[in-house]
Amino acid sequence: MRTQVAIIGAGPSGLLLGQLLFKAGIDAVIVERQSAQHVLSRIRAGILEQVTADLLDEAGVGRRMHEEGLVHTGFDLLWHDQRNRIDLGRLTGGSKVICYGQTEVTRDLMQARGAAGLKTFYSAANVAVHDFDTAQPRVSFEVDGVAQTLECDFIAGCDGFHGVCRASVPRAAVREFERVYPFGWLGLLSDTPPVHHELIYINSRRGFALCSQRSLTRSRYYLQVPLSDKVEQWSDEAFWDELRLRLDEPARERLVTGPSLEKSIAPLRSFVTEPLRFGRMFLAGDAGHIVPPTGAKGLNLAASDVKYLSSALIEYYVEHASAGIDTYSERCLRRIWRGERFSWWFTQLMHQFPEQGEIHARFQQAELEYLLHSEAGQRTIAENYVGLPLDFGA
Ligand code: RFL
Ligand code: PHB
Repeated sequence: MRTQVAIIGAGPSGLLLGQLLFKAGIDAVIVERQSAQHVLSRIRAGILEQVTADLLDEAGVGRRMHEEGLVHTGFDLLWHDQRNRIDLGRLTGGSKVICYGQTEVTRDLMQARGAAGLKTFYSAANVAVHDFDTAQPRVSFEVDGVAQTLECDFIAGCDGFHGVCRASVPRAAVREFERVYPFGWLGLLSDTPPVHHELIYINSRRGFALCSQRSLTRSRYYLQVPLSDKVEQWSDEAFWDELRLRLDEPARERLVTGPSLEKSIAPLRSFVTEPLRFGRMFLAGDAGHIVPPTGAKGLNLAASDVKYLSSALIEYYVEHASAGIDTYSERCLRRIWRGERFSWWFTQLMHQFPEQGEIHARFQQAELEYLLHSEAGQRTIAENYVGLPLDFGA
């Protein structure tokens, strides 16, 4: 079997890349380790930057996002029982974000791919990438016990943090930068109306909490929990009780609880691989970098990688020029590091770090007091949160 671009992974990065290439007339086949149903069952991101929304429009899959997504022009920071609204619209000259779940983005992309009759191998076992440092890269895998080989011009590694692409690169060819945080996020999804019409990020003495949402009738809440906690230890009741203790009075009064549809613990990590290109293989999205979810940047950085990669490949096939491919890694990393910095900084600002001692708590207090009384400070938060432009100076 032969294709122009072999895409490993059918998460949002792989599917979006496939769709953008299809629109440009470039042939791509996707190979995914899990079933389609499993991919759709993962509950993850909720906030899309304008840049990401524009890209979904460009890919022709934005209709439902515009119909059902909730436009947010701000969010609340809750600290010491005080609510402070970060007015994204006012602080950034009219920018906004869209609250629309990653599950729905993935569903829209899957549907578009199916409707166009494009090939995706789900439930592929033993996926391996070969010869990406030559002009004839290959992907091998098995479906239903039958061995398959996919020959291609390029391999796009869109296979997430635990994927095979980054792991196949010789150790001497990469540098990895990593910080693992000493806590996780316990998330709960429920069919209950959100406690507030926008998100509330909470720095409570009991730990961080986040009130997010998926629709007017579906809520997503998170609690900072020790890494040693297991999700089985947390009954729904225990979750709601702890959340209540981290809210302020008005939110406590409005909170509607109900049975969880999903509950899971995600560890928090900052991670970057350099470079993101290895001969004829590229890494995009979580395969190349991870952010802690505090700034809602993961999916958005994945989308900007895909924008740079699709443009580079289109330039290669249509204009027979390789400048985009040659600068892919550098262009991506410039935006990635800015997203990494913001996510790290916002995580530091909003969580409890008891192991760092009282001085950390004092620094945090001083910084929050400064930010919440400074227009410049709030503008810095706002312009990073709505997303930096795709192309900016070095
Ligand atoms: P994914 O989604 O992990 O998809 C990778 C796909 O590759 C498959 N795969 C393989 N396929 C073939 N062969 C192999 N050997 C393979 N190994 C793996 C996997 O099965 C999977 O289907 O990566 P992708 O596409 O790069 O997308 C990245 C995003 O999923 C991620 O950055 C975001 O979810 C991060 N994130 C958030 N991002 C935001 O922009 N805004 C948010 O509000 C936000 N909230 C979050 C988040 C991530 C979270 N968790 C659980 C880590 C909230 C949470 C709790
Ligand atoms: C979510 O809704 O899952 C979500 C929203 C904002 C974040 C992280 C996660 O910063």
